[in-house]
Amino acid sequence: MNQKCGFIALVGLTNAGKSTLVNRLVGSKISIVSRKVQTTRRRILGIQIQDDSQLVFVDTPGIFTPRKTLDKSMVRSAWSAVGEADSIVVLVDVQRLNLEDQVALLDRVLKAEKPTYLALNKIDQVEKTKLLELADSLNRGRSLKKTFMISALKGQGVQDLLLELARTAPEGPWHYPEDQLTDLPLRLMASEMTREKVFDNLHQELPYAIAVETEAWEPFDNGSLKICQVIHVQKPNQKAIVLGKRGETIKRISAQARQEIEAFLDQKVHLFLHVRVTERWNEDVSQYEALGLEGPGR
Ligand SMILES: Nc1nc2c(ncn2[C@@H]2O[C@H](COP(=O)(O)OP(=O)(O)OP(=O)(O)O)[C@@H](O)[C@H]2O)c(=O)[nH]1
Ligand SMILES: [Mg+2]
Repeated sequence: MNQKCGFIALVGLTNAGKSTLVNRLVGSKISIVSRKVQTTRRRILGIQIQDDSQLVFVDTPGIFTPRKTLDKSMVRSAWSAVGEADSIVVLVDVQRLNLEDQVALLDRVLKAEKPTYLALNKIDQVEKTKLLELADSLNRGRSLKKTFMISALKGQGVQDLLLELARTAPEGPWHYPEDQLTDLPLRLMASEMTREKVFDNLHQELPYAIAVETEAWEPFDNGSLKICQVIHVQKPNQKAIVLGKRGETIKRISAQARQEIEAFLDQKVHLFLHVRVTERWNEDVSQYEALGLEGPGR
């Protein structure tokens, strides 16, 4: 059997469910998810083997109108994933009523002239007739390979999408070892898990003002692991909010993150979180790599 290997970019507006889908496709949580917008900040690969095909899914930051340095880096990395992929899945949240930016995104993706699939996501939330109307209007006048109706959260339709992508993957050798799930190093994965808990526990602008950095990673002889992470905030008053009254908020974030990291690594973890004011971390691109972000070089 000839090997096949396909790079598939998952793109869409922010909050469409791209990270939920990549986790579902890979069968493991490798990319963080939240109810808030602009959660994913960089490209993350999710790797899955189906029959003779190795499928490399590229989870991307959601598309929105970028204003600041970090926003620009996020949106740029999504578009460069489109440029590098063999095929593209445009994910649409069927609950969104405004189609205008959805259509603009789709038309821009189609300019890349690559095999493009449409995945209408969150079908567990709307009536079937509405789905058919939406599929119809998005397909009209556009050359899309196929439209899938899926629920990334519940799993409906995801296997069909996976099988189609495996069937159509280009011939070529596999790029990654058979058992590799993602390209994210473990340290970065651990930073992301903590960042997810920040998104869950803090509100309004705060999640956007923070970045997480894993500073130390020390395995002990007894099999446990010490991880020290810094939560960077931009202002002293933000530090106070992250800590919370009597340190309650940071304790909650820490306990939830530790649980998730332990489950992922399958080992006991001692997690130490420190909150540090680093005023302009979001504008200092020289720090981006340490913070798990993509700099302008990519
Ligand atoms: N009901 C329902 N909710 C979903 C589905 N897929 C994703 N969600 C929810 O939608 C929200 C956003 O999901 P994410 O996977 O973080 O979305 P994303 O496109 O990666 O978002 P960004 O990284 O911010 O661009 C989360 O609350 C998910 O649980 C689905 O099929 N059904
Ligand atoms: Mg995401």
